[in-house]
Amino acid sequence: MDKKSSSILEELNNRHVLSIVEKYAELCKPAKVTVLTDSEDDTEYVRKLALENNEESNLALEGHTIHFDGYNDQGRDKLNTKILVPEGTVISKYINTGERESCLEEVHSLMSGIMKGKEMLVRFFCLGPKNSKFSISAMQITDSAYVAHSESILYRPGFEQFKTLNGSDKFFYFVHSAGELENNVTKNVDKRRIYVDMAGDRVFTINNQYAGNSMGLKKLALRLAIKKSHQEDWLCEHMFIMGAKRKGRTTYFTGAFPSGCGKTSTAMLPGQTIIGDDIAYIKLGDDRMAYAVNVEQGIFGIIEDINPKDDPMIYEVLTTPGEIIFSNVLVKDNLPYWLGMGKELPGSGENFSGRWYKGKTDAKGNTIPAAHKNARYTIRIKGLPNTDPRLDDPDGVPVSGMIYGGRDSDTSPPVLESLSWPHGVFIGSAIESETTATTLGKTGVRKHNPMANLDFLVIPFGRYIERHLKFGKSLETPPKIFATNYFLKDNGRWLNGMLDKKVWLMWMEGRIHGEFEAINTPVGRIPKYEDLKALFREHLDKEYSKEDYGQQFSIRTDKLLERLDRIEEIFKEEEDIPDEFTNELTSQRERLVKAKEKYKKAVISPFEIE
Ligand code: SPV
Ligand code: MN
Repeated sequence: MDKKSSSILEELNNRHVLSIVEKYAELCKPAKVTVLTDSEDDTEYVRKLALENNEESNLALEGHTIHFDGYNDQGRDKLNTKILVPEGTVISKYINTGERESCLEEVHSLMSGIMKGKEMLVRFFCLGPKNSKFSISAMQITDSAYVAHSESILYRPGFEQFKTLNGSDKFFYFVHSAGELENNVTKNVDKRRIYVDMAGDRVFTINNQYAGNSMGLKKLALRLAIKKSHQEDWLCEHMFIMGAKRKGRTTYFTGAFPSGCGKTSTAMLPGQTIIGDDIAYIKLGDDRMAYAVNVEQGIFGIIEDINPKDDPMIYEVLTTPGEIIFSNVLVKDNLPYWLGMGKELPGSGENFSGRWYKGKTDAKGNTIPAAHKNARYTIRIKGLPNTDPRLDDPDGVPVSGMIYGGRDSDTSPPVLESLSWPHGVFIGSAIESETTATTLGKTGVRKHNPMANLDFLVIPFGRYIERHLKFGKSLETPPKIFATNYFLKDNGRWLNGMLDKKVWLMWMEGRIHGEFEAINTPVGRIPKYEDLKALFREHLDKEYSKEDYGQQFSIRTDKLLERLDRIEEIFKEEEDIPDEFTNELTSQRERLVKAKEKYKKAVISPFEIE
C-alpha cells in the first residue's frame, strides 16, 4: 500500500475498516493495494485502470466501453450462492444455505493468494441517498477495475459518509476477486463461490465477473439489507421506483418484477420519471405513509430488445456519447450490437465467446448467438431525460401504488387491482414467471417468485410475508397494490404491444385518484372497456377493440385455480405462514369456484361480469 492509500485509510479513523483491509490484503496477496475516495480523480483512476487491464475497451462513441464476462459467467450463479448459517439451520427449501464455519474456511482458503499480481481496490459507497435515515454504508474490496468502475456509475459515493460512522462497524463489506484470468475473463469458474455471511454483514465472492455475482452493492447487499430490514421493521424490496405523470401530477409507484418481466422498461416508460429500476428501501414516514428510496443511482439493464420503436428513450441514450459500460454485446468496428435492436446485426465480430461469426457453435454444439440474451448496459440515472427530481431526496418519495409483474402466457389479465392490502400481499407472494437468461440454467420454465425477491430472501417466507402484512397495517393509507402481466399469448402470438403497459400504468394512476370505476372479479378489480379505449386513444393513439379487451381480460378460472394449487403446494411446506395469508388463498379459491358455477363456464368474459 502506498503512502497516499494509507493516509486515506487513516482519515477514516475506523479500526474495523483498517483491520478488514489489512486482513484481506494479507490473505489475497495483491501486488498493490489502492484505497480510493469520492474524488473525481479517483473515479477517473478506476476508469483508466479498467482500460489498462483490458477489462474494458473503448468503443467508438466517447465514454462508451465494452466489458466481456466469461462464456460460463453470464448470469447470477444461484447454485454457488449460499447464505451462511449455523449448522442445522434450514431457512426454506428454496433458499440455498451453507454451514457457516466450514464455508468461511473454504472460501478463505480459496482466497489465499487469489489476487497475486493484481491490484486490490478499496472503495466506499452509500446505499441510498446521502444524509438519509434510509442509507447504509458499504465498503467494496475488489481486484476488478470493471467492478469498481461499474459501482461508481451505479452507487453513490460514500467515503465522506464513512467518516461519519465515527469508528463504528455499522457497515456492510464485500470482498471480490475475479480470480485467475485467461483472455481477461475468469478462468476457474468451477471454483466460483458467493457466500453471504449474515452474521458478519459481509459477502465473499470469488472467481466471477458478471456484475450480479461480483458487485457487492447490488444483489449481495440486497440480501444483507433484507436481514436488516427485518430487524428494523421496514421493507427491502426488489423494486423499481417511478413517477407516473398524468393531469400534471406525479404519483409514485414501486414495482417488483422477476428478471426479464419488463421491470426496467416499465420504470423507463416514455413520459414518466424514473427514480430507480431495481432495489428499493421502503420505510414508514412521519405522516404514516410509505416512503421509498432507490438504493442505487444507476441502471444495470438488459439491453436485448431495446430499439427505437419499443424503448425510444433508452435507445437514444445508448447511441449517444456519455459514460456507458456495455457488457456481453457484439462488437464490430468498435460499435456495440445487441439482439432485438431493430436492425440487422453484423455476421461477425467479438462477443462473449471471443471472436464470433455467424453459425459458430460452442463445445456442446450449440449455436452461439451474436450477443448474449443477458447482455447489459450500465448507466447513471442522473442525466437521463426522464430523471425524477427527487432521485436523491433523503426522505424518499411517498409510494401510492405497488405493482407486481409476473410473466405468464395464459393465466393472468394484463392488469388488476387487489381487493385490499392483504390480498395484494397474497398477489405479490404468488408471482410466477417463466425463467429468462438472467440466471444460469434452462429458460422458459414457470417459476414461483414471491415479490420477485425469492432469489434474495434470507429469511423464511412466512416471516417475510408477515412483515409485509404488518407494514401495511402500520400505514394510514397503504399503497394500492396491482398486478400486471405483459406476456399473454394466443397461439404463440403476443396479445399486447410493448407500449401497452403505459395504458395499464395510466389506469392504475387514475384508480389511485379515484377516477375510474372497476369491475370486481374473483381475482381482483379490472378496468372497464370504455376507460381503456379512451386511454389507448389518448396515450398510444391506438384503436382498442372490444375483442382485444374481451380476450385479454377474460377470467380464466381453470388456469387461475391451477396456479392456486401450485402456490398452495409451495406454501404448505413452509413454516409459520400467517393465517391472514392462508385465508386470502382460501377465499380466492372460493371466489373462483363460485364464479365458475355461477357463469357455468371456465373462461368468463369481462363483459359478462356483473
Ligand atoms: C436481476 O437479474 O434482477 C438484475 C440483474 O437486476 S443482476 O445484477 O444479475 O441481479
Ligand atoms: Mn434485479
